[in-house]
Amino acid sequence: TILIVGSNGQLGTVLSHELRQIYGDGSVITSDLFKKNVSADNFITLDATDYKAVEEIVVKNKITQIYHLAAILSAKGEQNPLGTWDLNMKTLFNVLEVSRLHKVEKVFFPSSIAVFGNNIDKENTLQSSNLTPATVYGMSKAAGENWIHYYYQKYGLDVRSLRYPGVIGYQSLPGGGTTDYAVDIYHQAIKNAEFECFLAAKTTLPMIYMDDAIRATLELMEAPRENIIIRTSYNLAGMSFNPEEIAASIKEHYPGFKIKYKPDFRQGIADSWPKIINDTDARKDWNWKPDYNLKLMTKTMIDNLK
Ligand code: VAH
Repeated sequence: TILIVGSNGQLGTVLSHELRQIYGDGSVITSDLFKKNVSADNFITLDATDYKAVEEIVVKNKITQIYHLAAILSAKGEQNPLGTWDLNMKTLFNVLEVSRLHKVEKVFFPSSIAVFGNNIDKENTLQSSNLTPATVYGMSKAAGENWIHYYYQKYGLDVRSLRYPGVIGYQSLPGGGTTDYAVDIYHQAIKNAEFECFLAAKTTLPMIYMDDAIRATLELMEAPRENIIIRTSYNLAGMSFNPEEIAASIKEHYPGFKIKYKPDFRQGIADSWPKIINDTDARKDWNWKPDYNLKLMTKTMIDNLK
């Protein structure tokens, strides 16, 4: 049985649905701090900072895989640095310890391009590029990568991880990310509203369409154990674009669409991040290849939102 911790989140919402399609409703237990839609069966309210609560769910339901998708993201995290560190790390420690002690077979830990900072090649950020995160969120993901590597080396726990770029999808609203402008922009475009962007026009960031992000996750988790060489977290690339470019792709569908730029504190976070990710290792070790480019993403997003 699979347990998803943080199933209400941007990724958790979609991954829960996909995993239920593949393994059956009865094989996937979703959990989060509160029940989002009352219809959701096989949902358990869980505060993942509570070790006993995590252990009870894993033991009682004979959990064999855990997707740990609960965390406070980059922008929101900067409003409460110590609280963000506590929540992001405590929940991970609980998942790792319970998994080790109760023989969970596989664990997924989402990392992020937010683990990278300045003083590296932002146009070709390597798997091995230096991690100097500028946000508490990024620090918690870099630390998390070291912890999952430690649990793999010391206890043989099969924890796998991806450094997601900004994820864009229509199925769920993101919360508190710096890349979330690229989701909101579509919602504003279909309402014919003028879009106010909190990043400057030329702020290029690595992004990935939701379907590619989900497929990468499933392909990583289904790969033979011996193929997973990187036991911190794999660089993953989808596409890279800036607000001006995504607005232009939207204008092909909504010629009257208008965008204006009002950078705020999130500009500083974005400026610390890479622009283009090198994901050679993911391509080599488990045959990663993205399907969506900006044009196809925009068409798909608009078709599903209008
Ligand atoms: C964020 N969407 O903006 C997340 C992600 C790379 C971006 O980590 O914080």
